[in-house]
Amino acid sequence: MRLFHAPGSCSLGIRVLLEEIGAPYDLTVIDLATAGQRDPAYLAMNPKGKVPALMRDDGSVLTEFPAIALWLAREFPAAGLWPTDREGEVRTLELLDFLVASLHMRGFTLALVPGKFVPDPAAQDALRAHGLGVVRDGLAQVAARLGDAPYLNGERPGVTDAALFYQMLWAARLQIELPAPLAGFTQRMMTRDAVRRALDSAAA
Ligand SMILES: N[C@@H](CCC(=O)N[C@@H](CS)C(=O)NCC(=O)O)C(=O)O
Repeated sequence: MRLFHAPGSCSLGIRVLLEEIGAPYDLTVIDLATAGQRDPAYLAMNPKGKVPALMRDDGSVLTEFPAIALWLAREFPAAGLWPTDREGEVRTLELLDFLVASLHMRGFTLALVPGKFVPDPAAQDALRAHGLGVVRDGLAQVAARLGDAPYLNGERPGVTDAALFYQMLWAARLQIELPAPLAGFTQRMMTRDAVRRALDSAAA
């Protein structure tokens, strides 16, 4: 497998999952600061021009965080990244969609990079404020969902925890004070060997 990964981006979550699984993989670093995602060679492989992308051993390429995460979970079931009972599955899908489609795309994206959407500084301020509101509301909901549990997935982290984790680093970048369950979650994740390996390089 080969992960196409941009430091500081959501592809960190897929890297965490790969490290939790422990299967060998190669890494290609895409530099978003120099628009590496728009490089013709990368676009030929992933026309969406986004990370993460995962090239599997048969050469086929998967995109979209939820699809990559689910494929990894199913391919490596021993890692326990995804529940096997129907209610657990549907609740995980519900939460994963909220984390990626709402909290990430409609919250953090607007709060962190409003300039991607509008050139006018006042409009950017309004978008940033809207994004921050979505983030704060979303974090409160995820914190309530986590409660006293160590991980969203239960006793060990799963796909939803990987999706939450990269956004905790974004919250730190925005200097957002985390609700207590999410602060504890972030500390817990930081102590995991897999997470340290995912972070312990220039390509974190
Ligand atoms: N829906 C996509 C979102 C991927 C995404 O937005 N990736 C960002 C980094 S976090 C990216 O590649 N941004 C570069 C760009 O938009 O040009 C997914 O779930 O994987």
